[in-house]
Amino acid sequence: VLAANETGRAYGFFLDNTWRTNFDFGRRDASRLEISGPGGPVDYYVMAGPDPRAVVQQYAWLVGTSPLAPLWSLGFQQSHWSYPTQQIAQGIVDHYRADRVPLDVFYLDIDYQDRRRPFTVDTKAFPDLAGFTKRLAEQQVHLVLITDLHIAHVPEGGYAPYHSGKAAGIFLKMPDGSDYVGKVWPGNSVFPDFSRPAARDWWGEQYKAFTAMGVHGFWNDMNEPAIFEMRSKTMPPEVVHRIEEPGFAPRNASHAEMHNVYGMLNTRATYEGQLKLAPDVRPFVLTRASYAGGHRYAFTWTGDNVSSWEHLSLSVSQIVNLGLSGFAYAGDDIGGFSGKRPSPELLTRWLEVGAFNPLYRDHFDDSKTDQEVWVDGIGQEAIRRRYISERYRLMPYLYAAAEENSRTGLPIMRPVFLEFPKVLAKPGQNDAQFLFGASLLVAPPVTWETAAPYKITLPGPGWYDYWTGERLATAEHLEKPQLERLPVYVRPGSIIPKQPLVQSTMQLPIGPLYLEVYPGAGCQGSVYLDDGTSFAFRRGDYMRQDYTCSEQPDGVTLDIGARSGSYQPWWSGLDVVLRAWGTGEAAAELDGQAMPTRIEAGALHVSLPDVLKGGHLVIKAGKRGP
Ligand code: MIG
Repeated sequence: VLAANETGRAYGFFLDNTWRTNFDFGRRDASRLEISGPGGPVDYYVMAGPDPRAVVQQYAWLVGTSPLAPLWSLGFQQSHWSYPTQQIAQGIVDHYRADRVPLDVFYLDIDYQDRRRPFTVDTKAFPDLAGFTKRLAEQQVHLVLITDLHIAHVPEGGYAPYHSGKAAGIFLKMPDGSDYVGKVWPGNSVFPDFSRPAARDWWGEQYKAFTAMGVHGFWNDMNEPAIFEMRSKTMPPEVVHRIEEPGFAPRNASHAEMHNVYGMLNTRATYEGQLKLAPDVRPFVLTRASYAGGHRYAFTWTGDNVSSWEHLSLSVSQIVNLGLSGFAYAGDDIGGFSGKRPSPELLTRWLEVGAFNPLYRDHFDDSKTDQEVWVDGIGQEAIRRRYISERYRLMPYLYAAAEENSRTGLPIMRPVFLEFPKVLAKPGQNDAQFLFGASLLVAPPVTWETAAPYKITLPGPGWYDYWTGERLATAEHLEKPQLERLPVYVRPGSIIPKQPLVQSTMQLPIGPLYLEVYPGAGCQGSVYLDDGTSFAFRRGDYMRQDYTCSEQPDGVTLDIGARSGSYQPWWSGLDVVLRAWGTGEAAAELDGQAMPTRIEAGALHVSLPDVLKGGHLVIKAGKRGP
């Protein structure tokens, strides 16, 4: 997808996992772009923009948007290949609660299964998976189970999924009509033909027992599909798939033709299967392989990274690229999947950046013993806890961005050029920066390892430091790296909704909804809320409220829009916050009535009752802080 700016230079992104800006498309004739492929005709979709935001929305119109995710999937997640026993797994969740580090999701990787056979449980290691799921639910943690698509080839009996799949005739075939057998985790395996509705229905039914336990999150790995002992690492190209799609004449298709969409169809079967088993529960699916449009069914992550500073840096352009390509819900293995154990600083930095990624999951492989937030001692843990907690405080802002994505396709994590196409040409911009929602800009160092100060160039003057609230007069300044500080800035003209700290998104916050007001041009913000797990929002049980603000010489006014939807929010009232206020006195009036103000840590707070029908708040000061 390409767009050209006024200077005639092109910028854009490719669906093949490369992201480039400022590239030159052809010296000989800069007005021509040629694309070709070896396998026959290519369908071209040209999204003319004109600006990057419009390109992204046009693409979303073409392929669809992600359904609004369950709220809990935006919380912090812990995973490992593999926590070996139920007792150890329970101990990890208990440790999070004991250390007061928020956690929403816990994963079981392939070794909870009997001989790594999908849809089974190793009852020696996990004697009571139903009890474990229930205990986690009491701790407000959701369990996600891995369920790979390779079905153990066990003609001799004893493995129900093989037998029912065989009876239904839904496995992929060789050209001679026999089932294709390939080696993966369970040994010899067969593979569902996901382009057939009957195979997808069969697949969906395999989840029955897990769904009955209350598991609503599933992880589809190895669905490229990955096959052992193959030079290509995947299926032979001659494997026969069958396409049976309403509106199309049924036909056979080779794996060569179907390879790229196979993983997406796997997640479609998982997603739709969940909806059949639990129609009013929002499913969560995480996939390793997918295709354009696959974000309608699943989250994705960047695969097996390594615990290195380089891969931490790379995660930014990868996740931003996925977001532009429709996958608003993407992340990477926080701390690194393989390689040597991350240094304390690397894991801390990774947890800091990840707090501003859509999917926030600490995951690591079987070569490392531990990589949870408490490794490396209480000093590091304290920093990590602060960032994870900050993400939870920002949950109303993040959830509103997720809801916006479901309507518009605009990603949650955005490249700076998506909001500020004109700054692309400015020197000093780099791929290390990204936006979290429309209002927060994260500016990690370009080179993490050095302690040398680095220059940060913001899209313009007047941005605010998120941590101190200070307004920055200039767009450029020098940042001296400090382990406990990830630079984050707020776009002038933002109203950021925040909530009191909770340990899980399933816990009701106690206190007010905070509205952090950062005056500037076009000042606005919104809140969106619903029950977080069901589809009741589609039947009107949601709440939405928009806010605008304007700056006066002696203060700020905040306009609160009328609330829509029937959902009753958790808050007891509103706390309007003006950061970096200083110590000056202030008076506030809501529709002419005086409201209490207080100064706390340099910020001015105005307490309001909940405002349902809209209101006009005027804050006046004698003297503003810097
Ligand atoms: O061959 O399920 O990318 O996240 O832990 C490895 C075990 C298979 C690859 C995934 C990784 C997961 C691992 N899987």
